[in-house]
Amino acid sequence: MTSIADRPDAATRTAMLRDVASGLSRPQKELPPKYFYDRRGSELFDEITRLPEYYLTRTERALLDCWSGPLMAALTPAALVELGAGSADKTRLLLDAMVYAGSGELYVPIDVSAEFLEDAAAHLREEYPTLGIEPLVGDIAEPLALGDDLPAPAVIAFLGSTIGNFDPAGARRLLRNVARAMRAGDRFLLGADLRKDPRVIEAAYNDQQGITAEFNLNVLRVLNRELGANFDLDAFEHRAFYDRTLHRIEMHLVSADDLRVQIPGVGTVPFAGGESIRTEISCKYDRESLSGALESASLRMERWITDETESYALIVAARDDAEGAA
Ligand code: SAH
Ligand code: AVI
Repeated sequence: MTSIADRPDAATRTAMLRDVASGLSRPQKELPPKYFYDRRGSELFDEITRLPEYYLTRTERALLDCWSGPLMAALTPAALVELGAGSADKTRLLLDAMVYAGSGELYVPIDVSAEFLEDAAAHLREEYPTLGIEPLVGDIAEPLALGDDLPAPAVIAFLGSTIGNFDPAGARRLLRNVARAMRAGDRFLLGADLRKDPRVIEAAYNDQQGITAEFNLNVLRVLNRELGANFDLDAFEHRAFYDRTLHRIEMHLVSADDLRVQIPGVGTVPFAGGESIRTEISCKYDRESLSGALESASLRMERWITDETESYALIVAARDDAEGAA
C-alpha cells in the first residue's frame, strides 16, 4: 500500500516514481491528487474546509448534523469504515450517533496520509473510549481489505465529495470495490457535491486568502522532498476553472515560462511557457449521474438527502441484491 508520509518507504517511492513518470509524460501533464496529502497538505485541506468560499464542508456538516441520528438509529451499525477520513472531524457526528444508537463497536478510518491519520486516531481513542479505533493506511483506489472479522452490519462512509476527485472510470472502479467489500446488511454512505452556478463552484477553488493555491503547490513540495525533484514553486501558478461540459472543476499548476525540471529516477521534464500540470479534478453530480454510477457498481440508492438549495447530497446505498431500507 502506498502512503504519504514525511518519511517515505521504498515501496512508496517506487509507486510515486511510476505515477509521476507516467503522469508527466502525457500531452496534458497530470499528477494524482493523493500526493497533495502529506501532513502539511492535510493541514492545508483542513484550512480550506473553514474558508468562507468552500461551502462543501459546512453544507455536508449541516446535513450530518440533522441526519446522523436518524440514519444511525435506522441502520444500527456495529462498525463504521471511512474512506479518505482525513481529520475525521465531521465523522464525530456519525460516531456520536452510532454510540447513542448503542450498536457501535469499531471505527476504521482509511487514508493515504499516514501520519495525519495516526494523529486523528489518537484523538479519537481518547474521545471514544468505548469504540475500537483501527486506522488503515492505504489507497482507496485499490480493493478494500477490511477482513472477515469486521463486525456486522457496517456502514462504509465516503464523505467530503472525495468521489469527485476520481474520473468516471476510477469512481466506478472504487464503487465496485466498495460493493464487493459489502455484506448484504451493510450500507454505503456517500457525500457528494452537486451541480450549481459555476461562479459559486469556481469561487470555492479560488479563495481570496490563497490557501487553495498553497494546497495546490504543495504537491510540488512533496515531489521535491520525496523524490529530490527541483520544482521552483515560484515558477508555477494556481489555476482552477469549471468545465461546464464535463461538470467538473480542474485544478492546474501553470508554468509561466519555458523551464526544465529534474526529477531523479524520472529524468528531465520540459515545460513550455503557459503549459500546465492538471493536479486535480473535482466532479460535480446530479441525482441521475450518481444513481447511474452506483447502479453500474451493483449498488442501489436507498436514500437521497439534500439541503434546501440542493447544493450537496448525502446518499445511502445498499448492494443491489440486499433487502430492506434505511
Ligand atoms: N473526509 C474528509 C477529508 C476529505 S480530504 C472530509 O470530508 O473533510 C480527502 C482525504 O482523502 C484526505 O485525507 C486524503 O489524504 C485522502 N485521500 C485522497 N486520495 C486518497 C487515496 N487514493 N487513498 C486514500 N486516501 C486518499
Ligand atoms: C478532497 N476533495 C473533495 C476536495 C475537493 O473539493 O475536490 C479537495 C480540494 N481541492 C481544492 N480544494 C479542496
